[in-house]
Amino acid sequence: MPPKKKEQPKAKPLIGRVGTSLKCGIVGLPNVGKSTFFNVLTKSTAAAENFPFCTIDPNESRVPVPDERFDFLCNFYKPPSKIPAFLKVVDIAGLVKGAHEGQGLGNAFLSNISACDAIFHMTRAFEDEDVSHVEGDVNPVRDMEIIFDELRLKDIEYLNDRIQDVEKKVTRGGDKSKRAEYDTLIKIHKILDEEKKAVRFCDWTANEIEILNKHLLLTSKPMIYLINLSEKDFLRKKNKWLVKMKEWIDTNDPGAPVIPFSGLFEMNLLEKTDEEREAYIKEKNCSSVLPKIITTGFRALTLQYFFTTGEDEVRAWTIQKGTKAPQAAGRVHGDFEKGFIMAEVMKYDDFKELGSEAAVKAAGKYRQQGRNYVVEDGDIVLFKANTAAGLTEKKKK
Ligand SMILES: Nc1nc2c(ncn2[C@@H]2O[C@H](COP(=O)(O)OP(=O)(O)O)[C@@H](O)[C@H]2O)c(=O)[nH]1
Ligand SMILES: [Mg+2]
Repeated sequence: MPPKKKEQPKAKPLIGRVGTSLKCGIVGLPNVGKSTFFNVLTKSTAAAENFPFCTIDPNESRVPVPDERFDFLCNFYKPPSKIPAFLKVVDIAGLVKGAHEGQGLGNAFLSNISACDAIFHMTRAFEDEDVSHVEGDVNPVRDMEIIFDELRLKDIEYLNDRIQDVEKKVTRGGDKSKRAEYDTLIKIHKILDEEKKAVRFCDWTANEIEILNKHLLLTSKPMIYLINLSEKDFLRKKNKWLVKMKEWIDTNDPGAPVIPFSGLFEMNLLEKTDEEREAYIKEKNCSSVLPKIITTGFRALTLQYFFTTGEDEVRAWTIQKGTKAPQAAGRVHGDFEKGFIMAEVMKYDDFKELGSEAAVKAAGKYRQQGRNYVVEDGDIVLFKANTAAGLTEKKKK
């Protein structure tokens, strides 16, 4: 017998929704600085990038993703139209202890979180007598625990109902096809309830992820921890909670990004003129952390982008990690996916180093890629497609 063909290991599917309009929600207890952060984020990027105010509704906005590569390409081509990638951010009202049982505005908030795909988990590590704390005093470790428990308990409550449904079908209905789903739901339940872990804590198999993705549990969403410090602590990079918080995160959410920042510092920067801001940044030897927060959020959503470039337009096109060339082409123009012929790809680094498209071609680094090419972050792409209008070479609509 001929040896069995070795199967290619399948790339594991991503946990979460599929799509390019995914969003990050800002979650935390009341009065930790969520809305202040949201406003600073929206206003600073709107002002700095000269974009029309990107508010989608009062609690939702899209902010441009800062990227040196995009800036370089815009400077190179100087096109009239420059379109960066955007991160969608939602300001969610404060969650309190007992929210999963309907405390505060409980369930409404939790459904807002459910509509998000990643979470900026904001905690308060600044003291301020004028700003009351819902738990009486400042203790961000306890606060992280409260939020974590509310999300976990809500997931358990949701799972209890699903398990009951599936159990009926498996045991009474004898529906064997539901057996795997049932076993996985029980496993998830155990992790949440007995081990008291978040769903994202586990390394799931591809089959389990398929089932997880039917349910989009709250604790499966990636979390980015934002620690809101006083301006003084932020500037001296010291705060008594930082080490304890890091320990808690390493135990409960290992590998999650942790970003200390200061809402007040960011707000103060925003209120300055450009010159004052520059002088202040120099004096304090500390600059805004917003760019880092935005790019970290964007990556947590499993999003990335490729560029199309030219004299008319430089544009970043958002795709999910792992997207193949024909589907990426479909982002640029609906017809391009069906009529896909090839993608001509330059790596940004080659373009920057060699200085022009012609030089990249001369160096043999301008590649023609087919249907199976997985587009990489920062690729500069020109699609060729057969459309109703005939053969088109298109960089943009
Ligand atoms: N001292 C200090 N106060 C802040 C900071 N961020 C927000 N606040 C104040 O805390 C209060 C609640 O802020 P807000 O952003 O509305 O919190 P939210 O309830 O989490 O949305 C407001 O009075 C803010 O001015 C900060 O970094 N430092
Ligand atoms: Mg608020």
